[in-house]
Amino acid sequence: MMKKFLLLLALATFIGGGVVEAVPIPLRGVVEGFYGTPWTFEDRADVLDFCRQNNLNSYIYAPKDDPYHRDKWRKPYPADKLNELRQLVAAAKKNRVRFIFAVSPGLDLKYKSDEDFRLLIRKLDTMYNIGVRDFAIFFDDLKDAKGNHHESGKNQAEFLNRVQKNLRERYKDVAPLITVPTEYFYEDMIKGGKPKSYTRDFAETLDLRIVVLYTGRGVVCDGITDKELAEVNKIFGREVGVWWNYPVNDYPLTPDGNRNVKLALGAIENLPSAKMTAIFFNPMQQVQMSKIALATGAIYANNPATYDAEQAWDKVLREQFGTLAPAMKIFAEHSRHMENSWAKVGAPDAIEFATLAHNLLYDMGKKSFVDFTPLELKIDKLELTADILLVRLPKKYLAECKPQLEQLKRIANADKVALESLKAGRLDPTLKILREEIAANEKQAVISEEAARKFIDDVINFFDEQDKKSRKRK
Ligand code: LOG
Repeated sequence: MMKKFLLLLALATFIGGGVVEAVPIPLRGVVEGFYGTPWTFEDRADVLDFCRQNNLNSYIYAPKDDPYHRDKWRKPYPADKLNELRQLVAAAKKNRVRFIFAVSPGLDLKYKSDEDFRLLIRKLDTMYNIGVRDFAIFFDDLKDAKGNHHESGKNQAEFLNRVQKNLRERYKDVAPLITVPTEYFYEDMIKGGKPKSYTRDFAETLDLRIVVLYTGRGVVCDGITDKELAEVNKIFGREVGVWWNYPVNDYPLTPDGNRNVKLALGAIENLPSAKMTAIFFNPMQQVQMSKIALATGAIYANNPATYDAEQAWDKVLREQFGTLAPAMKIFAEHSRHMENSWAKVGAPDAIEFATLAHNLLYDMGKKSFVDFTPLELKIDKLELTADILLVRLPKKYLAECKPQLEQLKRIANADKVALESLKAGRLDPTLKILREEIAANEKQAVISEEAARKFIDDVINFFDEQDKKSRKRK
């Protein structure tokens, strides 16, 4: 008997070419969870189509700045808004996408108040009546400036249990509730190697069927390992899901604090290959531009074990941009890394460019012969790329990336002047003017901070240093 089984197994492996079948993450999709202007009705309908096309099975409705979702969660939707939601729920159904309706009541919820409980259930009931069968209640971003928040994990979890129980008793077809705790990233859950009391109480009290989402080590971080995920599963006593903050760009990336100015055009990367229960990608306000990362996320979520970020990125660019894919790849390469004092995610921008530029400046003054050609070719290509895309990209894309393309063109132009200065051994004074213009435009568009944009500063510094040295000698 055993022998026969092994034989069959060997045969199956042989026929399958040893290929292990894909194991998709059960709940996989998009969470419209960013701050700032929410997506429009058309954007959402478009994304629901996109989900079906990419085998993503869920969309969470959680726009921070929809007042009826957060600030004024107690208020029912006005008729026109409710009608839009009804149409979206129908569109989701047609696309076989779960429309997960989320409320974020934590800003002023009274957890023990029967009246607040009733109002929350009223809101969910309205959604049930327009066809929603999946619900989420989020408690993220409730801390004050000092990092304090006022609700215990126990009270929050009890509230969620009560909601879940109420829904399950009245409706047989409602899916398990989804939540995000107030301590939603690992570093915030732990103190001295142990879960803090909020997290411990929340985890211990929460009904085991409720799905918990977390964002990784930090709010925006550069990956989650299998081991890290296992650790958080242990804390919550269940398989947790991931709320992944890429390509979202609603946080400040410039010293002036401007948001939505850099586009995250890279691939999803560095996520677990171990079994996971749910993953939701938080996108950018720029919906079309989000689709590059989201489509790679879909490839990941449909088979985490075999995912290759670079390969997925190439495939997605080809599928979405056809003959413009090579140009888009160059543009996107300069715009995938997102970093500030507390956030860091995405592959570095344009490593080859950055390395060439760095080595060139290093060689200057040290070697008698310096080859400018490789960097010159890169810069020419960059300018050409911006030109091509500014002319040829369809309107719906340009509406979202024109400022960044124009900024890239300015940068490439300044890079040329920088390179010519190095060749001539003398700083062309227009470079500083060009830099000022670029800096002024960084309120609208940021790109390639550590590569093409940095080269301008580096060359100016190079000549400033030289000046200082020669003045000293005199
Ligand atoms: C918010 C989210 C926001 C994201 C990036 C979660 C769970 N919540 O800091 O709405 O888009 O970071 O700024 C968040 O990530 N909080």
